[in-house]
Parts: sequence; structure tokens; C-alpha cells
Amino acid sequence: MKVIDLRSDTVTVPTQAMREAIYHADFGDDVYGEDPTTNRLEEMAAEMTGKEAAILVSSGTMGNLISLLVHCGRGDEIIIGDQAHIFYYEVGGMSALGGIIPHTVTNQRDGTMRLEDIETAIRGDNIHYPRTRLICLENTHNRCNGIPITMEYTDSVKELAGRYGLGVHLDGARIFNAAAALGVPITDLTRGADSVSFCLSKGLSAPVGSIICSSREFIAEARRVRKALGGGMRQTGIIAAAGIVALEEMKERLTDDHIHARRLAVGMTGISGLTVDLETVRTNIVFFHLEDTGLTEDDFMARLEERGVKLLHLGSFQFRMVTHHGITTQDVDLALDILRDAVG
Ligand code: TLP
Repeated sequence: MKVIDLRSDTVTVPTQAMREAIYHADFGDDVYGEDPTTNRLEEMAAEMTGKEAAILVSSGTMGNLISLLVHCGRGDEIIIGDQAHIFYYEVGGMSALGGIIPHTVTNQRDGTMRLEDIETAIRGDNIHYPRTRLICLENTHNRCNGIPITMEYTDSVKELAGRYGLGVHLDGARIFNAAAALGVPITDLTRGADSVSFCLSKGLSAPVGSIICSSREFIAEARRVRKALGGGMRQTGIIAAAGIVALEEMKERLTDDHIHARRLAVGMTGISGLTVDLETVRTNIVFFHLEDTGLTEDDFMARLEERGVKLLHLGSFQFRMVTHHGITTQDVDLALDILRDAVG
């Protein structure tokens, strides 16, 4: 049976070009800064995001954690959306490992936080308060329907942060999806952030890896923190070789994933029992709601699984599907038939 795996773009497997690049890569010990392939990937990433330097890390979670640990000391506070991946899905690492306090602000449906809400959350100079250090943004915003956040918004947060002497960190796990959807260069979306982390292992289809980009000084400190977390790896060219192919060859095709997500969402509007807000489907993520069809959530999931469709159940009758390199137009149409069948 054909499996249509729509759980996430993290399920993508390396392309043939990536496998070949891994096979032919040059290697060295990256803890000594001597892996030529990793050095090349890091230079490319820094240049693409308009930053001075970059560092390869094992995952998006590690990229965000290291960035927060560089920005903040123990007892410091960050301002972060209440739907942010860092707050929601990263195991509370910032607090467990860094003693950092998340001060949450409501995420609007479009993934932004109101500037006035951010400003209200910034601590004044009072002996009772923790120090606010950082504002965290996410682009695209995973739990807000994968919506891309504009450069105007990011710039306005940067301006606000500047007035209070705060840093801005951007969780740009899917920043290339945002750039593709908005039709802007990546640097427009990263210029408002002091540090940005993005993932090679999602829509870009590399098997492993994320990259933090920032100033030279910040990245030098990130290298120390990465080592402390056990993330100092050795012949990382094996990861970086696929990452280079990801950055060179896989960005342009993200638009196909967006077209597929749109096709999926439009198709779902014709299936009674499922609701999707078309307005919000702008990149490769589709959230939908299972209405009262007499089916339990588990029944619904089981029916889909039986027929080969995998998706993510978020609770409260909410589900998520993500399109990616492994999903074709035919897969989308087949998934729609299976969804129709499951609720029918
Ligand atoms: N997100 C995963 C799951 O954790 C939910 C997914 O399938 O979408 N930032 C954002 C915005 C992310 O969506 C993710 C992964 C990460 C960071 C963490 O990346 P990894 O999984 O590499 O640690």
C-alpha cells in the first residue's frame, strides 16, 4: 500500500544528489574547525542570511537552545509568543538548562504578537523583576498555520527591541518557505534578527542539521555552548554535504509544496465534516478541524492510517498536514479521496 506521509516535512529523505555529495565529500575534524565541507556550508548560510558567521548544529531545537543560551543568562527573561515552537515543543530546555524564563505574549492568528503587547511585557528597572533580554519570533509560524511573517513586522519588532536594548532571535526553521511565499530575498526576513536559526532537514530535505547565523562574536560563543551541550561533532561533512545541496538545489521547489498545500486545502473545502480556513494556507502547512461527524478522533486517524494517509493529531479535533518533497499532485488527490472516504 502506498503511504502518503503528511505528518511533517521532517520526514523527507535525502535526494540522490545529496547521497552522491555525501559520498564524495571532503572531511576533517569540525571541533578543530577543520571540516572543509562544514566550513563551506557555514559560509554559504551566513552569506544567504546576511550575517557574519554561522554554525551547524544537530537540530532546530538545538539551534534555538544555543541561541537563547548565548543571548541570556540564568534568571533572564525572554518575550515569546504563546504558540511559539520554542515555548511549546522544545521540552522547556531554555528553563531546564539555562534558567531562562519565558514571558509569553498572545500570538495573533497571523503568527505575530502585537507590538503593544510586547512593549507591555518588557520589564522595567525594578529590583523585583527578572531582566528582559530577548524577543523571539518564528517564521513561518508553525502553530499559526505555517503563516509567513513579513519583513515589515520583523523590522518593527527590531526597532522596538532596539529602543529597549533587547536582542531579537528568529526561529526560522522554515524561513525559506516564508521567503518563497512572500517572494522576497531571505535577507529581508533575517535583517531584523540578531540571530536566526533555520533547518536543513525540513522542506529542504537534508537528512540532518540546522544552522545558526549571527555576528562573528555570537557564533564564537555559540561554538562553546554547542560543545558544552555535547553538540561538538567531528567529521560533520557527512551532514554538511547534504546541507550544501539543500541550499543550492532545494529552495526553488518549495513553491511546489505550497501549491500542493493549497490544492489539498481547496479540495478539503468540498468535504463535509472537515473545515479548513483557506485564508491561512500560505505555505506548506494545512490545519483543519474535524466537525461532529459521529467519528472519534481516534476512529478518524485509524481510518486514514488503514488507507495509508498519515497526519498529525493536535488534540481538540484539530489536525495538521504538511506537504513536502515526497508528496506529488497525485498523492494530494489520493489523500483527498481517502479523507472523503474516512468521514463519509
Ligand atoms: N517542528 C516539528 C515538530 O517538532 C512539531 C514539526 O514537525 O513541525 N522550530 C520550528 C518552527 C519547528 O517547526 C521545529 C520542528 C523546530 C523548531 C525544531 O526542529 P527539530 O525538529 O530539528 O529540533
